[in-house]
Amino acid sequence: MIQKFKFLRKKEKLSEKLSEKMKFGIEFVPSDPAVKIAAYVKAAEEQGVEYVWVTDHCNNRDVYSTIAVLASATNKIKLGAGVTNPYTRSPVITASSIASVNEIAAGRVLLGVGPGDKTTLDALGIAGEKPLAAVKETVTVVRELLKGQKVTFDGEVIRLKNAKIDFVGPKKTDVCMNIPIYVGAQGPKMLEAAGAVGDGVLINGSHPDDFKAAVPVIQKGAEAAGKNLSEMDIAAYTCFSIDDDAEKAYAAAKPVVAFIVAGASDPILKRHGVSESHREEIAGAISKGNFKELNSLITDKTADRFSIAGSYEDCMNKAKDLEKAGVTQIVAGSPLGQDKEKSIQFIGKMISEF
Ligand code: F42
Repeated sequence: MIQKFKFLRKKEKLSEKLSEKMKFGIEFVPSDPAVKIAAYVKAAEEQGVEYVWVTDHCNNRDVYSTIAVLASATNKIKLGAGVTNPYTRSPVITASSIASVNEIAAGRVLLGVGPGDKTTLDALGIAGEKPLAAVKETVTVVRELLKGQKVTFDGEVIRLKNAKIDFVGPKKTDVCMNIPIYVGAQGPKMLEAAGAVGDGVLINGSHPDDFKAAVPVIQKGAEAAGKNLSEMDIAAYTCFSIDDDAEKAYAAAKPVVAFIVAGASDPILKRHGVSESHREEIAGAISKGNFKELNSLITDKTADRFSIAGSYEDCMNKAKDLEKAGVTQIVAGSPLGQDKEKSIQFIGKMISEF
């Protein structure tokens, strides 16, 4: 008995140590067929990438069908829906979907919940009211549903009556009980809510300043809910581009950075020194389809504020700076680089040398 206890203590220490190391993930947008993404994800798994996050937008392929295909093609990598919103899917449907793919993936999935992209909600005629309550209530009820509980809930946004997912339950073997739930957040109130209700937070940000601002707010939310910040996985959902030739990496990143700048909120633009008139210039070039102009409109300095881009050494240095700012997972997002396969190999090298 004592020996078993000692063994567990050792294991705990080991997992504590492992969790201290920066985790790496890759984001994929299912604008490509699932089988194509599966080939990249298999390559990422072979390179030691721990997470893949699949985005959820109504104009793309369905996130859960995509995850099901990725689950069948892989054995180890964790598969996240990053992120589903509370408006286009009832939380009961979300709980059923994530539990279904978790069964297929034998317990490897994670759920991300966020307030939803404005363009997506607008396209569907959804106002996206009370996003804070919608996200917090969704996370709360999905957790209960994944335990197999019958849920009656009368919230500000979510209303359920005797809702239940029949195929999950409180057995020790039930892998759905512990599906980690992350919150996609940017604004200070949403970050605080993420600290309170999430196991992790996915932040669209690539610069240490974004995390120096976000981490104390997440901490406030976590501590108010009786948690320690160290229990939270703080993920930088970045624009990432890597290449032997730094110029090629920047060239691939800049069009993506342009879209990020064009859609950024005023406080974020201010933080990164982008004027309103410059944002308008960039948005104008995008709306005219003037994509060549974007490469000159976005300077390397602006690209550095909104992406991890450059050579292997550049990207390693930026990742180390993010670690110092409190980031515990780097999610390499679009474009990855001019050659995705080569970029995945570079990410594998970063993982082994971090
Ligand atoms: N969105 C998607 O639709 N699909 C994705 O796959 C996706 C992935 C993703 C990954 C990481 C990430 O960080 C974001 C991602 N998003 C994705 C975007 C996400 O859904 C959000 O659109 C994005 O994170 C921006 O949200 P936000 O955190 O800035 O929250 C918004 C709603 C906001 O305005 N928040 C403010 C704040 O300070 O946090 C305040 C909100 C507030 O107080 N609202 C009041 C309330 O009661 O809720 C109402 C306000 C009023 O005036 O009535």
